[in-house]
Amino acid sequence: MVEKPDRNLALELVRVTEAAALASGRWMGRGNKEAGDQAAVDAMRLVLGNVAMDGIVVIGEGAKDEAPMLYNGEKIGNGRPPIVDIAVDPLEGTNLLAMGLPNALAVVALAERGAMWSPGSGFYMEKIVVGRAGAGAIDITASPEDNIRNVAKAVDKAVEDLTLVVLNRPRNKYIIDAARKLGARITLISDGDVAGSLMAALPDSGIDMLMGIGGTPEGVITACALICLGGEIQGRLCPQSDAERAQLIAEGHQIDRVLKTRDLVKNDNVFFAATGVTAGPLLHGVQYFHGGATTESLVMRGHSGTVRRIQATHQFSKLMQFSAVPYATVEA
Ligand code: VTB
Repeated sequence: MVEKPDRNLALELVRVTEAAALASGRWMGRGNKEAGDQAAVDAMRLVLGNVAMDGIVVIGEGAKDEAPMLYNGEKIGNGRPPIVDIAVDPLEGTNLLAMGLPNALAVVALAERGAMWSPGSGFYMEKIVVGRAGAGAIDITASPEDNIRNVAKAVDKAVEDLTLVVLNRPRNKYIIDAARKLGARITLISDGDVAGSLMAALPDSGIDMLMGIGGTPEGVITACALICLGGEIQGRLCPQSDAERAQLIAEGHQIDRVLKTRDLVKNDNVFFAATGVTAGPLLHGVQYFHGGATTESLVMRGHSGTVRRIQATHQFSKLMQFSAVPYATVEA
């Protein structure tokens, strides 16, 4: 029998995302997305390794050879139960951080072993995400126009009052055109559709839905968050090249399968933590002061549906005495 995770692991995961945010936040606006990502990965891996669990990274930084750490299939934790799958996005929005733009996040989600859908080589996915009020009103096989109209009805708004988030890419032009034709409001984001999805799902964010073709790993991570928050995601693989399509078929994926929240994550035993790296409408970013920094995180558990916002103050002078994470290069 597989032991189910019954501690609130999210409260341990927040230390992991805080560490990644504190380490990568140093790279804000410095134009080096690789260095920012590496700092997040290194810090995340160090702290994640201390969580008591038998974990395998199923959504990671890629295959072993391209990603020296947190690669798909990597074992994490001390090897004792609970037996879990881990999805990591140590720095969601590497460009956002490199440019100092809003909503770069450090994110981790955990679920029972085998509960997360594996995208294989599928990098791109069409997605629609809504919060509780819009759940049940979306259909990824229908047109963007129909989805916009149906969500507006479900959330009891006129279409002109509805606000969408769309990743600003030529591949999403059909959605942008449809929304503009109908007169809906749009926030075009340059990157970071996990943050966009979280805003769509959170009440009072001012965002009603996210639509568009973005990353598949981000879709699975979003599904973990939605199990905790309520709301709905529908996705469908959307290969952007013949090679991606051929690889998916070779892996046995049915390309046009509609993937709903429960297809992406099988049950409620899910834990999610995200810490803001750059400041945005979703979360404060890391703010450094002499000798330390503050962070803000979202910490959630699917089983109970508890959603916490955790503000933390970190003292580098103390942390640096025992932590292997290089939080500061100058003496605090
Ligand atoms: C997507 C989106 C992510 O990168 O994966 C995007 O889901 C990549 O799309 O949130 P492109 O290849 O067109 O850049 C993110 O925006 C992460 O930065």
